[in-house]
Parts: sequence; structure tokens; C-alpha cells
Amino acid sequence: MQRKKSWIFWWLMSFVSYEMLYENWVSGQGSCETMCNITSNIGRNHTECCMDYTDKVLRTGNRTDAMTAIRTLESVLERTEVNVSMQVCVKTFVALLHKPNDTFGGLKIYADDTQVTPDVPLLNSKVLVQLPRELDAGPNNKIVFCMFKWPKMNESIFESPHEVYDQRLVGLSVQNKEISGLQERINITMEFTKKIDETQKPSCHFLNYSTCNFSEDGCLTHWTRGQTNITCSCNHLTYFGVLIIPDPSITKKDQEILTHITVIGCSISLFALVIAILLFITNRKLRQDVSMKVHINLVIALMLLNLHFLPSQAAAAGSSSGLCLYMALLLHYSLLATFSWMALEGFHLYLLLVKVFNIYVKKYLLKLSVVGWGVPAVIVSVVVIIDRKFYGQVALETSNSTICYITNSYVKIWTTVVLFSLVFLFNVIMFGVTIRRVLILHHTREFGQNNLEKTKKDICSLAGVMTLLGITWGLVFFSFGLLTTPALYLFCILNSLQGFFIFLWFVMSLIKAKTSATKMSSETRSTNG
Ligand SMILES: *[C@@H]1O[C@H](CO)[C@@H](O)[C@H](O)[C@H]1NC(C)=O
Ligand SMILES: *[C@@H]1O[C@H](CO)[C@@H](O)[C@H](O)[C@H]1NC(C)=O
Ligand SMILES: *[C@@H]1O[C@H](CO)[C@@H](O)[C@H](O)[C@H]1NC(C)=O
Ligand SMILES: *[C@@H]1O[C@H](CO)[C@@H](O)[C@H](O)[C@H]1NC(C)=O
Ligand SMILES: *[C@@H]1O[C@H](CO)[C@@H](O)[C@H](O)[C@H]1NC(C)=O
Ligand SMILES: *[C@@H]1O[C@H](CO)[C@@H](O)[C@H](O)[C@H]1NC(C)=O
Ligand SMILES: *[C@@H]1O[C@H](CO)[C@@H](O)[C@H](O)[C@H]1NC(C)=O
Ligand SMILES: *[C@@H]1O[C@H](CO)[C@@H](O)[C@H](O)[C@H]1NC(C)=O
Ligand SMILES: *[C@@H]1O[C@H](CO)[C@@H](O)[C@H](O)[C@H]1NC(C)=O
Ligand SMILES: *[C@@H]1O[C@H](CO)[C@@H](O)[C@H](O)[C@H]1NC(C)=O
Ligand SMILES: CC(=O)N[C@H]1CO[C@H](CO)[C@@H](O)[C@@H]1O
Repeated sequence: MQRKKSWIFWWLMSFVSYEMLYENWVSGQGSCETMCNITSNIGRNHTECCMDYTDKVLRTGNRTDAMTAIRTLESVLERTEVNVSMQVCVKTFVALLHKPNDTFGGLKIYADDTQVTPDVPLLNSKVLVQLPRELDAGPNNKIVFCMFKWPKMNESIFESPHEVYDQRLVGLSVQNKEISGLQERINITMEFTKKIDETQKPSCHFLNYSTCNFSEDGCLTHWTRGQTNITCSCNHLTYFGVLIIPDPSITKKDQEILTHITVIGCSISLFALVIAILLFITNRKLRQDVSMKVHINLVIALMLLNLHFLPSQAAAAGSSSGLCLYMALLLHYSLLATFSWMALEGFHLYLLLVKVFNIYVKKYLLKLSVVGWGVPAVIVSVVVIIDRKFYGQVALETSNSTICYITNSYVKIWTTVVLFSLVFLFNVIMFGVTIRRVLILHHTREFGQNNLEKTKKDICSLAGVMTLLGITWGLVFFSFGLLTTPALYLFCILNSLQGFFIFLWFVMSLIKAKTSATKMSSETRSTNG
């Protein structure tokens, strides 16, 4: 018993002391200088301790702490004792301290994630820094190179509105010298392998210590699309990073056109969907068809989607947060309902093919409706119960506007992208089954009369099935990340017109039903007569 108590006490103590240390480390009160017991003479161990501390701050601190830690680390590196050249690597930090001899003729620094060398190329260097002769550094001016990556989960620690490539910063400084306004620029060449779409481009920025912001002033970016490295040419020394910013030359015009296409397409879609619903209500034949009943649910879901997507920007611009919450919630719900009904279309198609037009499932439509409308409602309710703030204003990344939608990226990914991927996979399989079926039918009636006519009809049907199953939405996957402009247009047009296509499908089925009915009656008449 006694033993157990002391064990718990020990555990508590270690926990508390760890917490206290941790608090101290992160609160910024203890800078690395006090935490690592640095006085004046700084050896390698102090520097390593300071790097370790800065690494912790980048993991757990806020922007102010991070900026302070980085500046302190820079000054510690400048004061670290070194004879000629020294490399210090701790965790994600890679630093080089270099004392030039009398005649400074420029310097090249090669680095990757674990090592750094002056003048000697590394096998696979990720970063190459070229310092000009103009720095004029001597034995009293230590050149400091420091590169680090911070963890992905704290991607936005510098509160930059744009993504910093690779969460990587490269710092340069010269002890006892303030370097700015260089005639010959310093060049920092980095490996750049990220695939970015045409609406974005990389841009070299530096961290301005006095504003704690990233800024472009004095830096030139040398990069062309498809190139696997990027060179930043700057006329002063600090920490540099590559930011992924929107490319205004592409975005502005194309975004405008895309917005117009979407608005026009959605409006046409909405109109066609309303007509389709009217057709369904007024036509008894349509209402009796089970497949049509399934389609009409998809039509309603799509109509809701268009209805809430069209005014979403206007709602976001308005001041009412209640309205925005409603719009976001309904937009999410109708999107999910569209997905679920697309999946049910696939399922229905499967039943049709397997059971060949005879579906004997008790209360078939009721069951489908419970899934089709209920599952999205459950998902949306769970999200809104967990946190209402998951819905609200969201800035559109590529264009200069906000809409009312899901604000949390995890919620967005799991409840839309992942769900859609599942639906898409399911429907692609169903589509494959359909094609197989059509091919088999085709084969068996190969000696039939009007092959060309039949093929044409089959292609039309397949295209119709494709829109019903929402396969066109999958374009987004084919052009993932690298959404080339033509694909973006095609995606925009096809999807905004999905409602219209479904309307056409409705009309065609109606015509088909009518002609077969007249044929049948004339046939019966001719046999009777
Ligand atoms: C950052 O965190 C420290 C404590 O860790 C706090 O004192 C400081 O006010 C915070 N700064 C900002 C801008 O939140
Ligand atoms: C700091 O170092 C000095 C000597 O190097 C030592 O006497 C002192 O106890 C150290 N302080 C802490 C807090 O470790
Ligand atoms: C640096 O730390 C190592 C262990 O981490 C130790 O063996 C070495 O004596 C330390 N050197 C100095 C100068 O404190
Ligand atoms: C620098 O050189 C001196 C004398 O050659 C040597 O004692 C010392 O350890 C060296 N320091 C480092 C950091 O290499
Ligand atoms: C200065 O360094 C260069 C190479 O870095 C070397 O070739 C040269 O001999 C050095 N000069 C002196 C005076 O040490
Ligand atoms: C950096 O590149 C520019 C051309 O882009 C060149 O003029 C300059 O000399 C280079 N600087 C160094 C230090 O090589
Ligand atoms: C950093 O920002 C301040 C304030 O905007 C500005 O005066 C200063 O020149 C900037 N620093 C650099 C290196 O551009
Ligand atoms: C720094 O950036 C933030 C947002 O990124 C902005 O609100 C602030 O005005 C900027 N500060 C300066 C001095 O530019
Ligand atoms: C950067 O890429 C270009 C072309 O892709 C190549 O010519 C150049 O040598 C590369 N530069 C470095 C430093 O790797
Ligand atoms: C973004 O929109 C706001 C207001 O709608 C406008 O003031 C600003 O100039 C726009 N920015 C760009 C880059 O188009
Ligand atoms: C600025 C920032 O996002 N800091 C976060 C870094 O990660 C830790 C742990 O996940 C969070 O507690 C911080 O808030």
C-alpha cells in the first residue's frame, strides 16, 4: 500500500515538474538563453540546447513565441565559438557556422535535411545558397546559415495567409554586419517538387522581424511552371521561405468566366429540374415507374443543392450569421443528399440488372428514402451538435470571395471528399456492370437489323446513366491538385448542367414510353384487325 502511494506521488511529481518545465519553455519567459544556461562563452552544447528549445516552441507556441525563439537562436548561433567551420544539426534544424579567412570571394552552401557543407556539393542537396563577394565578410564576421522545418500540424504558426512551401525556412546572417541593399543578390535555390495548379504560383518571401509578417520586398522569384527548383534572389539577409500564392494572371479572368458559367449553368439546371418535377407530378405514367421515382429524388436533391449554392456568396456577404449558418447547413445537407441519391441510383441500377426489371422488395421506395434523406440528416446533425461553428463563412482559395459552407477542413474532408470517393467508387463499379451488360446484349443480337441505330441508342443511354450516377463529378479526381484550366471548365459546365441532362433523360424516357405505347396499341390493333 505504502509502496503504491509513493509510486503515485513520484508519478505526480514527475508529471508536475515536467509540466512546470514545459510551461517555462513555452511561455517565452524562459528564452533559450536562460533555459540553456548561456552566459557569454557559448559552446556547441548550448547551441544544440537552444535549437532543441526552438524546435519545441515551433511545435507548441504561438507566433510571437516562435519569432522570439528564432531571433534568439540567430543571435546564439552568431555568438557560438567556432574555429573555421562547424555544422550543428538538431532535430529539424541544420546550421552552418563559417568564419571566412581574409579574402572573401563569395561562398556556396549546400544543405539537405540532415547535413550542410560549405563549397562542397552534397549528393542530393535540397538547398543551394550562393553568397556574393559583396558581403565582404572577414575573420570577425561569422556567416550563419540555419534551415529548419516546422511540423505540418502547426502549419499556420506564422499566421501567413498563404501556405509556406514544405514548412521550411532558410535563414542567413553575418555576425556584426547588417546586410541590405546588395548590388549582387544572394541566390537561394531550393528543390521545388510540389504540384500546384494553374491558379497558384510560388513566391519568395522573407520574414520581416519588425512586423512579424512575410514580405516580398527586395526578393525576386525565378521559377517557370514545371521546373523542379526555384531560385530566390534577394538583396538582404533574413529568414526566407517560399509561399504558395494565388496567381493573379490566371485567376482573375478565368475565375470570372468560371463564376459566370457556374451561375448560368446552375440557373439553367435549376429551371430544368423544376420542369422535370412538374412533368413528374402531371404525368401519371412517370409517377408509376419505380425508376422514375428514384430519379425524382435525385432531382429534388440536386434542386436543393442548386437552390442553396446559387445565393451562397450573397449570404456570406450579408451580415446575418444565422442566415449563413442555415445556408451552410442546407448546402452541406443537399450535397450529401445528392451523393446518397447518386449512390442509390447505382444500387437501383444494380437491382434492375440482376433481377431484370422485377423488384420485389417490400416498401422499396420507403427504404431508399430513409437512406437517401436520412443518412445526410444524421451526418449534418452530428456535425452541428458537435460544434455549430463548423458551419460559417469560408474564403474561396482561388477567388476573392467567401461562401457559407463548412469551415473546418477535417469535417469537410471526411464528410464530403471521403464520402464522395466511396460513392464514386461504388458507382464506377455499377457503371462497369452496366457496360458489360450492354456489351453482352449487343453480342447476342449481333445479327439484328439496325446495328448502328442500336449502338447510337446504347451510347445515349450510357451517357444518361453516367449523369445519373454522377460520374462526371469524378473529373475532379482525374485533375486532382493539378486542375488544368480546360478540365476546370469542363467540370464546371458538366456539373452545373447535370440537372439539365437529367431533365433531358426524363423527356427522352417519356417519349420512349409514348412511342412504345403507340407501337404496342397499333400492333395490337393490327393483330386484331
Ligand atoms: C503567446 O503565448 C504567450 C504565452 O505562451 C503569451 O504570453 C502571449 O500573449 C501570446 N501571444 C499571442 C499573440 O497570443
Ligand atoms: C549554469 O552554469 C554554471 C556554470 O557553468 C553553473 O554554476 C550553474 O549552476 C548553472 N545554472 C543552471 C540553472 O544550470
Ligand atoms: C556536451 O554534451 C555531451 C553530452 O551530450 C557531453 O559529453 C560533453 O561533455 C558536453 N560538452 C561540453 C563542452 O559541455
Ligand atoms: C578551436 O581551436 C582550438 C585550438 O586549435 C581548440 O582548442 C578548440 O577546441 C577549437 N574549437 C572548436 C570549436 O573546434
Ligand atoms: C582561405 O580559404 C581558401 C578556401 O576557403 C583557401 O584556399 C585559402 O588558402 C585560405 N587563405 C588563408 C590565408 O587561409
Ligand atoms: C544570383 O543570380 C543573379 C542572376 O539571377 C546573378 O546576377 C547573381 O550574380 C547571382 N548571385 C550570386 C551570388 O551568384
Ligand atoms: C520590415 O517592415 C518595416 C515596417 O513595414 C519596414 O520599415 C522594413 O523596411 C521592413 N524590413 C525589410 C527588410 O524590408
Ligand atoms: C501582418 O499580417 C497580418 C495578417 O496577415 C495583417 O493583419 C497585419 O496588418 C500585417 N502587418 C503589417 C505591419 O503589415
Ligand atoms: C534548376 O532547374 C533547371 C531546369 O529544371 C536546371 O537547369 C538548373 O540547373 C537547376 N538548378 C539547380 C541549382 O539545381
Ligand atoms: C477582393 O474584394 C474586395 C472587396 O470585394 C476588394 O476590395 C479587393 O480589392 C479584392 N481583391 C482582389 C485581389 O481582387
Ligand atoms: C499556432 C498553433 O497552431 N499552435 C499549435 C501547435 O500545435 C499544438 C499541439 O497540437 C497546439 O497546442 C498549438 O495550439
